[in-house]
Amino acid sequence: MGAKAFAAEGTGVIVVDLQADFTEAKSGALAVPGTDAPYIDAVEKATRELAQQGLPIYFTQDWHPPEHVSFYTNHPGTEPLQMIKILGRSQVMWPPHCIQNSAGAEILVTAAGSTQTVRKGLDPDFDSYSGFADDGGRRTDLDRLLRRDGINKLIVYGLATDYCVKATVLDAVDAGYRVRLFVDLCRGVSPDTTKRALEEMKAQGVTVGRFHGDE
Ligand code: VGL
Ligand code: ZN
Repeated sequence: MGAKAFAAEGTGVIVVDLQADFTEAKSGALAVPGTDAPYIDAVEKATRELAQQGLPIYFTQDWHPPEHVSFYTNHPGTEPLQMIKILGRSQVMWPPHCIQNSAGAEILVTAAGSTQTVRKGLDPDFDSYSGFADDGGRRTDLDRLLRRDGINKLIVYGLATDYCVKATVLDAVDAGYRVRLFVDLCRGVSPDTTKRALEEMKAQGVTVGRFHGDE
């Protein structure tokens, strides 16, 4: 059981966007490959175990208004996965997903113990892959919560490796946290961007390990 080794003072767990719309198991609008019921089960079990060891759990939650800038349906003539420029920023066109208060936005894992949820992507004009701040630079509560709780090391896993996990991890490194990624509890949108995301995170000093069968 690898998890025991990480149950240290000052360690927190960020579970990124484990939401119905990102999973095959719930026939989500933006289902990430490999997000079947066994995957969700594995994330649930790991999260429960880490919480049981006393680690605080921070869930991020994509939480978009229907008029969100990232939805291709709000940009006539575009199609899913197309990249467009908006006011100089690159924006991927996504199917409408994680709409506030919809079933698709629901977080699929639960854990007893200290858990908090940080919502992101609420501003219709800015996307927000990172749990720390959106593309317009507006900060969420995440960093403040972590500091309040005395966290300086993070375990991170969830969806999607090449988008929200990557952005959250890189912002965490920037903010001075030591980060360990449990790659077996992550899934990516596409293989090539996922591979590059893992390389980029490693290059920034992130430890890429596994929850199951690491040591
Ligand atoms: C995500 C695309 C759009 C993610 C969120 O959670 O990785 N990806 N919104
Ligand atoms: Zn989104």
